Amino acid sequence: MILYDYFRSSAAYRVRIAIALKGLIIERRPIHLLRGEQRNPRYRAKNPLAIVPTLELDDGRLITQSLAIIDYLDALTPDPPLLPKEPVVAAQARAVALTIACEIHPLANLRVIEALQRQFGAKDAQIAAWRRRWIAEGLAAVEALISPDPFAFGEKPSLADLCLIPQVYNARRFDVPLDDCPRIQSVDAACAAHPAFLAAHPQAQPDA
Ligand SMILES: N[C@@H](CCC(=O)N[C@@H](CS)C(=O)NCC(=O)O)C(=O)O
Repeated sequence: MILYDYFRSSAAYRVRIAIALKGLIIERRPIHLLRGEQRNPRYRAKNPLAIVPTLELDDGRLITQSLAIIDYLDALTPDPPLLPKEPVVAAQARAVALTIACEIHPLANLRVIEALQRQFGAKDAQIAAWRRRWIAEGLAAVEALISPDPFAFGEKPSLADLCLIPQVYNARRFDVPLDDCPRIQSVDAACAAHPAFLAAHPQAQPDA
């Protein structure tokens, strides 16, 4: 299998954490987003929306969307599971993952930022305010949805942590204060000491 990835992509970062948690060895092929490599027709043929990550299977079949890739890896290698056992807690962990993946992350994605700049003339300060607004509002909701113990939904990392930690990385990158999010900070501290999260960190990738 090949994972098309970029060190600073928070969607790919989610998948890297899942790979490390499950102890899988998957070749990683960087697609440099700032150089526009995602728009190269050869990559677009693999991922029509021209975003990372994409997982290419050994038989050439392709899976796009980080959460679909993570579901596939979880089905392929069920141990350790990525969702808590109790159905309601599993649904709550998935809801946090979807809050991040659907309600926060897309609003500050590179192509959205580029559209705000090129199509609507947004200046750097406006872009910074836009990013901070959606990340802060979204993480405030996540803060209310999690119950650290020490991970977002229990003693083991779940899909919620896989999505939360890359979003916290983005929050820090774009100077979004986390002072009002003590639960998120405590999950972040638990994950920072976990080897799978360390291995998946953007700065630990060869293309960083
Ligand atoms: N919902 C997608 C989001 C993927 C995504 O937006 N990836 C970003 C990097 S985090 C990207 O490739 N952006 C390229 C661009 O906007 O041109 C997923 O979860 O896989």
